[in-house]
Formats: sequence, C-alpha cells, structure tokens
Amino acid sequence: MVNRQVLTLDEFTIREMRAFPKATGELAGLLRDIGLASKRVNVEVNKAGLVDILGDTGDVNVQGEMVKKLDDFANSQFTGVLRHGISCAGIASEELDDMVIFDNEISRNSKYICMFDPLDGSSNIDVNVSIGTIFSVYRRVTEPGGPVTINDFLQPGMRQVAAGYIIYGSSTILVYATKRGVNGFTLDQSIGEYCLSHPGIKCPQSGKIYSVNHGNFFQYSAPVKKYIDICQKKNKSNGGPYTQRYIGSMVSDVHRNLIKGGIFMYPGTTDKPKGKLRLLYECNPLAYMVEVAGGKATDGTQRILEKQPSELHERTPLFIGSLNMMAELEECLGVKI
Ligand code: P6P
Repeated sequence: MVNRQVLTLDEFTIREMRAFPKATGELAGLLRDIGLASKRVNVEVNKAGLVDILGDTGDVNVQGEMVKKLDDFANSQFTGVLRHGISCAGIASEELDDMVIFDNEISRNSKYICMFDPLDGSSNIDVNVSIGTIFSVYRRVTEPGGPVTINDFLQPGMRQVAAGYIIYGSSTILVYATKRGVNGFTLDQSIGEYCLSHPGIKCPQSGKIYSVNHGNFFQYSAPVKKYIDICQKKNKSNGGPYTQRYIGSMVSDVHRNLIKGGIFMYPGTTDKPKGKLRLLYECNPLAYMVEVAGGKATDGTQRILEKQPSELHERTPLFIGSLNMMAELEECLGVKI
C-alpha cells in the first residue's frame, strides 16, 4: 500500500502562501494558531462526557485552578493563541460582550482581526452530539500600528479573507475557505496534525436534505411554511419528499449539506423576527464558505454577505445551501436574490 503523501494543514497553508509572492505568512500563521487552539479544545471536549459521569465539576489544572466551563475554556484558548500570535490585532467572540484589542507592539502591527463562536451547540456535549467552532477573518480597515476599532469588526461578510469551522465529532475536522477554495483537514490523533482529507469541497447544486426546527413551524411566515410543505411532498421533478435532518449543531448540519447537498434554515419567528443566529461569527463565515463552494446564503431578502453589520452580536435569519433548493425557497418567498 503506497503511503499517500498527505498534506498537513501547515504544509497546505504554506503551499497556498507560495502562490502569492507578496504573502507575508500572517494568514498561514493565523490558521496555524486556530488549528492549535482547536486541538486543545478537542482534548477537553472528548473528556467532557467522562467528567459528567464522574460527577466532577471539571479537572483541576497544574495551577490548581478549576477548569472553566467548556465554552469559556474554548474562548480562552482561541483568544490566547491569537493574542500571542503574530497575525491578529484583535478578536470578537460570542462569549465576550465587547471586542478585545490586542494592545501590544506585535499585535498592533498585525493586519487581521478574527471573530469566532468558540463552541457552537455546546448544550449538545452532555448527549455526545457533535459541536463546533466557527471563525471569520478580515483584513483590518484601520492603519496597522494603532489599536483596532469597532469599524474593523463591523464589515460586510463579502470582505472576509478566510472563514472556517472545526467540528468535534466522530472525527475532528477543520474546514476553511479562502477565495481560492474550500478544503477540509481531518485531525490525525496519532501525529497530532490536521491532514488534508477533503480537498476542493464543492456544494452539490441539488440536494434532498432539509434542516429546520419543526418545533417553531407555527411561528414561521406563510412562505417559509409553504417551502417546508414542498420539502415534505412527493415530487418527481425535485426528488421530493426530502429527508429532514436537524442536529441542533448548525456547523454539523451545514457541513453535511456542504458535502451531500441540502438546505439549512433558521428563519425568523413571531417571537424572534431576526431569528437566533449571529451574523458576524456564525452566519457570515458559513455563508462565505458555502458561496465559495458554489452554494448560496441569504436572510430571505438579501445575500448574507452583503449585510452591513451595525453591532457585534446582531442576529439574522439564515437560509443556506444548494443552489437549486435555495431557488425553490426563493420562489416561495417571492424574491430573486
Ligand atoms: P434551536 C446552537 O445553539 C445553535 O446556535 C446552532 O448551532 C443550532 O443549529 C441552533 O442553535 C439550534 O437552535 O432553537 O433549533 O434549538
């Protein structure tokens, strides 16, 4: 059996960097930092079930501190590696009310900012359902040398430089996109490296899986209900009825649909007209990745990536997935986006 040359994440990002002679290596460095933090989170996520069985509130680490709640732990890991790296001037996180300015000499001169949801779907840990980290990278709009400002974070999603997620599931996979494509890397625990396992991911134009929380059905708008009806009806032309899959971890649902084709919906409801999901560090990165892979993402009226954010934690309805399914949805919504 020929031992196939498998590229690690670092080898891949350095190869990508060589394609741009002017590249400084900062983006490759930032992705390496994210990979490192995710490996540390992966260790704790894998232990979480055990801790629950032991009834313990968490390990005591070498400094004698109680290990923080997993969300906080993940947040501190991603914040820490980016603060001590060479590529990031500041971060915003679902776990933190405000942006964090990395006010040191190196970071002030870094050209990127990063936003992330450190552990999306963490309520699923107790029942061993996969969860994920979502991240989004922009070039700062303020001049390097000074501290970042809120304007560096409130950029429309189309200006992302890179975006990605890590899924801590049956295996741990890191998927990221730049304008050159979407690539997936599975963690090889035996060597502690992410290895290229899903090169050049393309979102199938059609799919037969739809993801939505049916528990909110009676709170959805009539056009959304109409589309859900279509998903459930026998229909030779679109291969209906579709299969319904809803994991409760958006990263996993979107990842499955990215690979197999499908649509994920978190519509607005009468109780929450803007839905539940966050624009900056959940919807924008996933929308960027799915669009690079050939799919589509809207809020039901416009492309997610065109939305001008007005505050860090704003929410948006989200419809994301295969082109043909998104077209069916738009027909029900009476829009063409
Ligand atoms: P609901 C997890 O909390 C999350 O943000 C997404 O990962 C997931 O798809 C969604 O919320 C589930 O929300 O309201 O359907 O339970």
